[in-house]
Amino acid sequence: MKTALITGATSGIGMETTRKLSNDFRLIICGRRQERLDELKSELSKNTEVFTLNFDVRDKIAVFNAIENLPENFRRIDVLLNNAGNAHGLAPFQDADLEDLEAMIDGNVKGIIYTTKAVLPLMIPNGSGHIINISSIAGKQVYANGTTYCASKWAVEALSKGMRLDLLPLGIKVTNVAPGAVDTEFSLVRFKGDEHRSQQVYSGFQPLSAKNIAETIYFAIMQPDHVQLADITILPKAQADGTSIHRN
Ligand code: NDP
Ligand code: 8X3
Repeated sequence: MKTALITGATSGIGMETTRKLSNDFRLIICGRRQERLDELKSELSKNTEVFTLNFDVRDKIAVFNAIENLPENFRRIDVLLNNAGNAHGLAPFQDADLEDLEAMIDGNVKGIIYTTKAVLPLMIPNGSGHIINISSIAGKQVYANGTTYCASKWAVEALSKGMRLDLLPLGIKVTNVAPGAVDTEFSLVRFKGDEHRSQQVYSGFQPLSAKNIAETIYFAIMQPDHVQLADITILPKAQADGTSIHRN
Protein backbone atom coordinates (compact mmCIF):
# COMPACT_ATOMS: atom_id res chain seq x y z
CA MET A 1 0.00 0.00 0.00
CA LYS A 2 1.23 3.48 -0.88
CA THR A 3 1.76 6.19 1.75
CA ALA A 4 0.36 9.74 1.80
CA LEU A 5 1.48 12.56 4.11
CA ILE A 6 -1.13 15.26 4.70
CA THR A 7 -0.43 18.56 6.46
CA GLY A 8 -3.34 20.36 8.10
CA ALA A 9 -5.20 17.08 8.63
CA THR A 10 -6.96 18.33 11.78
CA SER A 11 -9.62 20.39 10.01
CA GLY A 12 -11.40 21.29 6.79
CA ILE A 13 -9.87 20.29 3.46
CA GLY A 14 -7.01 18.29 5.00
CA MET A 15 -9.30 16.28 7.28
CA GLU A 16 -11.77 15.40 4.51
CA THR A 17 -8.97 14.48 2.11
CA THR A 18 -7.43 12.26 4.77
CA ARG A 19 -10.78 10.46 5.15
CA LYS A 20 -11.11 10.12 1.37
CA LEU A 21 -7.61 8.62 1.04
CA SER A 22 -8.01 6.17 3.91
CA ASN A 23 -9.12 3.21 1.80
CA ASP A 24 -6.18 3.46 -0.58
CA PHE A 25 -3.20 4.80 1.39
CA ARG A 26 -1.23 4.32 4.57
CA LEU A 27 -1.48 7.78 6.19
CA ILE A 28 0.83 10.22 7.94
CA ILE A 29 -1.40 12.94 9.35
CA CYS A 30 0.03 16.24 10.57
CA GLY A 31 -1.18 19.24 12.56
CA ARG A 32 -0.71 21.06 15.85
CA ARG A 33 -3.89 19.87 17.63
CA GLN A 34 -2.87 16.45 18.90
CA GLU A 35 -6.33 15.51 20.23
CA ARG A 36 -7.81 15.94 16.74
CA LEU A 37 -4.99 13.88 15.22
CA ASP A 38 -5.70 11.14 17.78
CA GLU A 39 -9.45 11.21 17.06
CA LEU A 40 -8.87 11.00 13.32
CA LYS A 41 -6.40 8.19 13.80
CA SER A 42 -8.87 6.14 15.83
CA GLU A 43 -11.63 6.84 13.30
CA LEU A 44 -9.52 5.68 10.34
CA SER A 45 -7.48 2.88 11.89
CA LYS A 46 -10.14 0.37 10.80
CA ASN A 47 -9.28 1.27 7.18
CA THR A 48 -5.51 1.71 7.21
CA GLU A 49 -2.32 2.28 9.22
CA VAL A 50 -2.15 5.85 10.52
CA PHE A 51 0.82 7.70 12.03
CA THR A 52 0.41 11.15 13.61
CA LEU A 53 2.99 13.94 13.49
CA ASN A 54 2.57 17.03 15.62
CA PHE A 55 4.49 20.07 14.37
CA ASP A 56 4.05 23.69 13.42
CA VAL A 57 4.95 24.00 9.73
CA ARG A 58 6.63 27.33 10.53
CA ASP A 59 9.17 25.59 12.77
CA LYS A 60 11.92 24.37 10.46
CA ILE A 61 13.64 22.19 13.05
CA ALA A 62 10.37 20.60 14.19
CA VAL A 63 9.35 19.82 10.60
CA PHE A 64 12.66 18.12 9.77
CA ASN A 65 12.85 16.28 13.13
CA ALA A 66 9.35 14.88 12.71
CA ILE A 67 9.79 13.68 9.14
CA GLU A 68 13.37 12.44 9.51
CA ASN A 69 12.32 10.29 12.47
CA LEU A 70 9.37 8.54 10.83
CA PRO A 71 9.26 4.82 11.59
CA GLU A 72 10.61 2.42 8.96
CA ASN A 73 7.20 1.41 7.55
CA PHE A 74 6.31 5.07 6.87
CA ARG A 75 9.58 6.10 5.27
CA ARG A 76 8.53 5.70 1.64
CA ILE A 77 6.22 8.60 0.79
CA ASP A 78 4.23 8.47 -2.44
CA VAL A 79 1.88 11.45 -2.02
CA LEU A 80 2.49 14.73 -0.20
CA LEU A 81 -0.47 17.05 0.32
CA ASN A 82 0.80 20.51 1.29
CA ASN A 83 -2.48 21.81 2.68
CA ALA A 84 -1.67 23.41 6.07
CA GLY A 85 -2.24 27.13 5.99
CA ASN A 86 -4.58 29.92 6.95
CA ALA A 87 -5.33 33.59 6.54
CA HIS A 88 -4.81 35.84 9.55
CA GLY A 89 -6.78 39.09 9.48
CA LEU A 90 -8.38 41.05 6.64
CA ALA A 91 -7.15 44.64 6.72
CA PRO A 92 -5.49 47.26 4.53
CA PHE A 93 -1.78 46.54 4.28
CA GLN A 94 -0.91 49.77 6.14
CA ASP A 95 -3.09 48.74 9.12
CA ALA A 96 -2.46 44.99 9.15
CA ASP A 97 -0.82 43.41 12.16
CA LEU A 98 2.78 42.54 11.31
CA GLU A 99 2.61 39.28 13.26
CA ASP A 100 -0.41 38.23 11.18
CA LEU A 101 1.51 38.94 7.98
CA GLU A 102 4.51 36.97 9.20
CA ALA A 103 2.27 34.05 10.20
CA MET A 104 0.90 33.86 6.64
CA ILE A 105 4.27 34.00 4.92
CA ASP A 106 5.84 31.61 7.42
CA GLY A 107 2.91 29.14 7.44
CA ASN A 108 1.67 29.21 3.87
CA VAL A 109 5.01 29.62 2.08
CA LYS A 110 7.91 28.54 4.27
CA GLY A 111 5.73 25.69 5.61
CA ILE A 112 5.46 24.21 2.12
CA ILE A 113 9.18 24.71 1.51
CA TYR A 114 10.21 23.02 4.78
CA THR A 115 7.77 20.12 4.45
CA THR A 116 8.60 19.42 0.83
CA LYS A 117 12.36 19.63 1.42
CA ALA A 118 11.97 17.20 4.34
CA VAL A 119 9.78 14.75 2.39
CA LEU A 120 11.69 14.70 -0.90
CA PRO A 121 14.50 12.41 0.37
CA LEU A 122 11.74 9.86 1.14
CA MET A 123 10.22 10.27 -2.33
CA ILE A 124 13.09 10.78 -4.77
CA PRO A 125 14.59 7.24 -4.38
CA ASN A 126 11.27 5.77 -5.60
CA GLY A 127 11.55 7.48 -8.98
CA SER A 128 7.93 8.52 -8.63
CA GLY A 129 5.67 10.57 -6.39
CA HIS A 130 2.99 13.23 -6.35
CA ILE A 131 3.00 16.59 -4.58
CA ILE A 132 -0.28 18.51 -4.28
CA ASN A 133 -0.04 22.12 -3.17
CA ILE A 134 -3.17 23.92 -1.96
CA SER A 135 -3.14 27.42 -3.35
CA SER A 136 -6.32 29.52 -3.68
CA ILE A 137 -8.26 31.77 -6.00
CA ALA A 138 -6.26 34.34 -3.97
CA GLY A 139 -3.21 32.96 -5.77
CA LYS A 140 -4.69 33.96 -9.11
CA GLN A 141 -6.04 37.41 -8.24
CA VAL A 142 -5.16 39.95 -5.54
CA TYR A 143 -8.02 41.41 -3.51
CA ALA A 144 -8.08 44.49 -1.27
CA ASN A 145 -7.26 43.89 2.40
CA GLY A 146 -5.84 40.47 1.63
CA THR A 147 -2.48 41.61 0.22
CA THR A 148 -0.18 39.34 2.17
CA TYR A 149 -2.52 36.31 2.14
CA CYS A 150 -2.70 36.74 -1.64
CA ALA A 151 1.09 37.16 -1.81
CA SER A 152 1.49 33.90 0.10
CA LYS A 153 -0.77 32.08 -2.35
CA TRP A 154 0.92 33.65 -5.40
CA ALA A 155 4.09 32.19 -3.92
CA VAL A 156 2.39 28.77 -3.72
CA GLU A 157 1.55 29.11 -7.42
CA ALA A 158 5.23 29.83 -8.18
CA LEU A 159 6.37 26.95 -5.99
CA SER A 160 4.02 24.57 -7.82
CA LYS A 161 5.22 25.70 -11.24
CA GLY A 162 8.89 25.66 -10.22
CA MET A 163 8.71 22.28 -8.47
CA ARG A 164 7.05 20.82 -11.59
CA LEU A 165 10.03 21.99 -13.65
CA ASP A 166 12.75 20.93 -11.21
CA LEU A 167 11.21 17.56 -10.30
CA LEU A 168 10.49 16.64 -13.94
CA PRO A 169 13.55 14.39 -14.37
CA LEU A 170 12.77 12.63 -11.06
CA GLY A 171 9.33 11.32 -12.05
CA ILE A 172 7.49 13.38 -9.45
CA LYS A 173 4.21 15.02 -10.44
CA VAL A 174 3.02 18.36 -9.04
CA THR A 175 -0.61 19.45 -8.87
CA ASN A 176 -1.69 22.94 -7.85
CA VAL A 177 -5.24 23.20 -6.48
CA ALA A 178 -6.80 26.67 -6.21
CA PRO A 179 -10.20 26.69 -4.50
CA GLY A 180 -12.61 29.57 -4.09
CA ALA A 181 -14.79 29.85 -0.99
CA VAL A 182 -14.83 26.62 1.03
CA ASP A 183 -16.80 26.42 4.27
CA THR A 184 -14.19 25.25 6.80
CA GLU A 185 -12.60 26.81 9.89
CA PHE A 186 -10.67 29.11 7.51
CA SER A 187 -12.73 32.26 8.17
CA LEU A 188 -12.99 31.52 11.88
CA VAL A 189 -9.19 31.57 12.00
CA ARG A 190 -8.97 34.65 9.73
CA PHE A 191 -11.36 36.57 12.02
CA LYS A 192 -9.79 35.23 15.23
CA GLY A 193 -12.79 33.25 16.45
CA ASP A 194 -15.49 35.79 15.49
CA GLU A 195 -18.25 33.33 14.48
CA HIS A 196 -20.67 36.00 13.23
CA ARG A 197 -18.12 37.53 10.86
CA SER A 198 -16.99 34.10 9.76
CA GLN A 199 -20.56 32.95 8.95
CA GLN A 200 -21.16 36.11 6.88
CA VAL A 201 -18.45 35.03 4.44
CA TYR A 202 -20.55 32.01 3.44
CA SER A 203 -24.03 33.56 3.68
CA GLY A 204 -26.44 33.97 0.77
CA PHE A 205 -24.83 31.37 -1.50
CA GLN A 206 -23.72 27.77 -1.39
CA PRO A 207 -19.97 27.61 -0.77
CA LEU A 208 -17.85 24.60 -1.59
CA SER A 209 -17.50 21.97 1.12
CA ALA A 210 -14.23 20.43 2.22
CA LYS A 211 -15.58 17.18 0.75
CA ASN A 212 -15.84 18.82 -2.70
CA ILE A 213 -12.14 19.66 -2.54
CA ALA A 214 -11.23 16.24 -1.13
CA GLU A 215 -12.94 14.57 -4.09
CA THR A 216 -11.08 16.83 -6.51
CA ILE A 217 -7.73 16.05 -4.89
CA TYR A 218 -8.58 12.33 -4.89
CA PHE A 219 -9.41 12.53 -8.61
CA ALA A 220 -6.00 14.13 -9.29
CA ILE A 221 -4.16 11.53 -7.20
CA MET A 222 -5.93 8.53 -8.74
CA GLN A 223 -5.09 9.40 -12.36
CA PRO A 224 -2.87 6.94 -14.24
CA ASP A 225 0.84 7.47 -13.58
CA HIS A 226 1.43 9.23 -16.92
CA VAL A 227 -1.35 11.81 -16.32
CA GLN A 228 -0.43 14.98 -14.40
CA LEU A 229 -3.22 17.39 -13.52
CA ALA A 230 -1.12 20.54 -13.32
CA ASP A 231 -3.50 23.21 -12.16
CA ILE A 232 -7.07 22.96 -10.91
CA THR A 233 -9.19 26.01 -10.05
CA ILE A 234 -12.44 25.08 -8.35
CA LEU A 235 -15.13 27.62 -7.47
CA PRO A 236 -18.67 27.53 -6.11
CA LYS A 237 -21.28 28.00 -8.84
CA ALA A 238 -22.06 31.39 -7.25
CA GLN A 239 -18.46 32.64 -7.46
CA ALA A 240 -16.87 33.99 -10.66
CA ASP A 241 -13.47 35.11 -9.35
CA GLY A 242 -11.73 36.18 -6.15
CA THR A 243 -14.21 38.94 -5.34
CA SER A 244 -17.36 38.28 -7.40
CA ILE A 245 -19.85 36.24 -5.40
CA HIS A 246 -23.54 36.29 -6.30
CA ARG A 247 -25.52 36.26 -3.04
CA ASN A 248 -29.30 35.88 -2.63
P1 NDP B 1 -8.94 25.13 8.25
O1 NDP B 1 -8.69 26.29 9.13
O2 NDP B 1 -10.19 24.36 8.43
O3 NDP B 1 -7.69 24.12 8.29
C1 NDP B 1 -6.37 24.58 8.31
C2 NDP B 1 -5.44 23.42 8.65
O4 NDP B 1 -4.09 23.87 8.55
C3 NDP B 1 -5.67 22.89 10.04
O5 NDP B 1 -5.62 21.49 10.02
C4 NDP B 1 -4.50 23.46 10.82
O6 NDP B 1 -4.10 22.54 11.82
C5 NDP B 1 -3.41 23.55 9.75
N1 NDP B 1 -2.44 24.59 10.04
C6 NDP B 1 -2.62 25.93 9.97
N2 NDP B 1 -1.52 26.58 10.35
C7 NDP B 1 -0.61 25.62 10.68
C8 NDP B 1 0.71 25.66 11.18
N3 NDP B 1 1.36 26.80 11.39
N4 NDP B 1 1.35 24.49 11.41
C9 NDP B 1 0.72 23.30 11.18
N5 NDP B 1 -0.53 23.21 10.72
C10 NDP B 1 -1.20 24.35 10.48
O7 NDP B 1 -8.89 25.72 6.75
P2 NDP B 1 -8.99 25.04 5.30
O8 NDP B 1 -9.19 23.58 5.38
O9 NDP B 1 -9.94 25.84 4.52
O10 NDP B 1 -7.52 25.39 4.76
C11 NDP B 1 -6.66 24.43 4.16
C12 NDP B 1 -5.90 25.12 3.05
O11 NDP B 1 -6.83 25.54 2.04
C13 NDP B 1 -5.13 26.38 3.46
O12 NDP B 1 -3.87 26.37 2.82
C14 NDP B 1 -5.99 27.50 2.93
O13 NDP B 1 -5.23 28.67 2.66
C15 NDP B 1 -6.52 26.87 1.67
N6 NDP B 1 -7.72 27.46 1.09
C16 NDP B 1 -8.88 27.58 1.80
C17 NDP B 1 -10.01 28.12 1.21
C18 NDP B 1 -11.27 28.33 1.98
O14 NDP B 1 -12.13 29.11 1.53
N7 NDP B 1 -11.50 27.64 3.09
C19 NDP B 1 -10.01 28.55 -0.18
C20 NDP B 1 -8.74 28.39 -0.84
C21 NDP B 1 -7.66 27.86 -0.23
P3 NDP B 1 -3.71 22.89 13.33
O15 NDP B 1 -4.42 24.16 13.71
O16 NDP B 1 -4.14 21.68 14.12
O17 NDP B 1 -2.24 23.02 13.29
C1 8X3 C 1 -9.31 31.35 0.61
C2 8X3 C 1 -10.24 31.96 -0.36
O1 8X3 C 1 -10.92 34.15 -1.45
O2 8X3 C 1 -11.14 33.96 0.98
O3 8X3 C 1 -8.06 31.16 0.05
O4 8X3 C 1 -8.99 34.23 -0.02
S1 8X3 C 1 -10.30 33.67 -0.19
